[in-house]
Amino acid sequence: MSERTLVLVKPDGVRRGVVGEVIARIERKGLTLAALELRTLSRETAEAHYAEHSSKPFFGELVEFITGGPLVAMVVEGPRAIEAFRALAGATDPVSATPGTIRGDFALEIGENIVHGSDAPDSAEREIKLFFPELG
Ligand code: DAT
Ligand code: MG
Repeated sequence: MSERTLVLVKPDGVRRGVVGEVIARIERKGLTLAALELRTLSRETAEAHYAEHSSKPFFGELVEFITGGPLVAMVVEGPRAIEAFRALAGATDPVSATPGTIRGDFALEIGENIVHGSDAPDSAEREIKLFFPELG
């Protein structure tokens, strides 16, 4: 049974030049790419993507950050892809993230933690529709 998840290499990851590294880890794991695009998010798309965090104190900063430069959006596919990518990404706080994970290896600040991965089947479906409406 294959599953899909939305992965973002956020603007900090693009600036740091780790897009290839993130894709290599995804592919090395055995997951595959179903879509991939470089784009700069509008405020509207960013607010929709992070709607669950709209009441949090860091929401304004989060939207500024994610719209602040180009990012790479991907649909990643494979068995248990949602959980598999979250394991590759590591914990949200990169200082707590285990070395060997993407965040554990490349980041220090929670607000600049390199990647996003959907956290559940319903959010994956919602996020994939938002970024790649043509995939359904
Ligand atoms: P994740 O990206 O691991 O799913 P999340 O959904 O809880 O984490 O939060 C979304 C993003 O918001 C996260 O990647 C970084 C930012 N963020 C989360 N908690 C934060 C905090 N306490 N201060 C600043 N930014 C935060
Ligand atoms: Mg999340």
